[in-house]
Amino acid sequence: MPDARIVALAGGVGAARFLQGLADVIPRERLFVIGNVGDDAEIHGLHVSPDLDTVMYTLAGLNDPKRGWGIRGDTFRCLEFLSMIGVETWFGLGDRDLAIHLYRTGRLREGAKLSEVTAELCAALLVDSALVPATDQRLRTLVETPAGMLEFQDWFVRRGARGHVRSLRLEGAARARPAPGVLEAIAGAAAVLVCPSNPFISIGPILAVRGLREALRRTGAPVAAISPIVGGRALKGPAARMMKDLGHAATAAGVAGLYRDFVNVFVLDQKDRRLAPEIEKMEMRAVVTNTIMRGAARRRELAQAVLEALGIA
Ligand code: FO1
Repeated sequence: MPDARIVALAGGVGAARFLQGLADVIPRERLFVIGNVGDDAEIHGLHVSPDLDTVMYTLAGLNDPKRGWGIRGDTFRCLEFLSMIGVETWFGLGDRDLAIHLYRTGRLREGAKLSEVTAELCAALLVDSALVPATDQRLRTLVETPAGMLEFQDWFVRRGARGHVRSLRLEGAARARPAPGVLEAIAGAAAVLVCPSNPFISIGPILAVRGLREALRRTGAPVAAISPIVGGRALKGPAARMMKDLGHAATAAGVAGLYRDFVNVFVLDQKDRRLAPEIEKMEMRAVVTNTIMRGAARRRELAQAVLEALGIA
């Protein structure tokens, strides 16, 4: 089935970088992205979907490559004025970015589903790939720290993801059903890719949606994951520290262990090649390549290497 879709499970910044490379080496219409909603938040009364937006802006060519989130060249006049009238503005919402949240919030209040609104926004921004939230239901990541149980963005942005993580709670996961098309996309995929994202806060909420992990176990398509940890450190964000805090080795093999029930091919960096035998013991094929995505050429090479490992390129 040469034209079947390539399905990607994606968090935010790390995933978007990888998807940018992937979208350069396959026809964009073949790409079906299942996005994380665990870090969605209500900010200034608006529904913000940071991971969906990071992927959407990237696929639309609007992303800010330096920050990793938000829109390139955006201004922050609205936030400056909010701050002037005494409102806390720790979450950096740009003026154009706000337009997206205004639209999303309005449509959700009218009764539209998050997946419908996301499709409308993607069409308006000329994104040719499908981007679908893992679920239309409310699913929120809560982080237990010594300071108590915190909403995800409060912990991640406001407090700089500081302090040890004692546990995570995926509120609403038990009731969350996959958004329309998600299970069908996994079942009929040419391949499924787990992007190099944080396994707990980016991929974890996707896997927690009812039936989704099971669909990954059952699909006839090969499933590959790319390690977000290289040399014991996360490509971006707190993944390595969280692995330790939550009782796992902060290594590519530690990540592979979290996915061992549904991943067939695990892609790790050449720095970690000594971990390949440990990963292969988990009945996955270990593929060693350069996973550091510095620049567009490296992103494309990584995407190409993953597709080749799956026999798709
Ligand atoms: N991340 C930050 O570290 N600081 C911010 O002020 C911030 C604002 C922001 C606004 C819109 C958006 O879509 C994402 C934003 N992010 C910000 C990124 C986001 O909090 C995280 O990267 C993800 O939630 C984790 O994947």
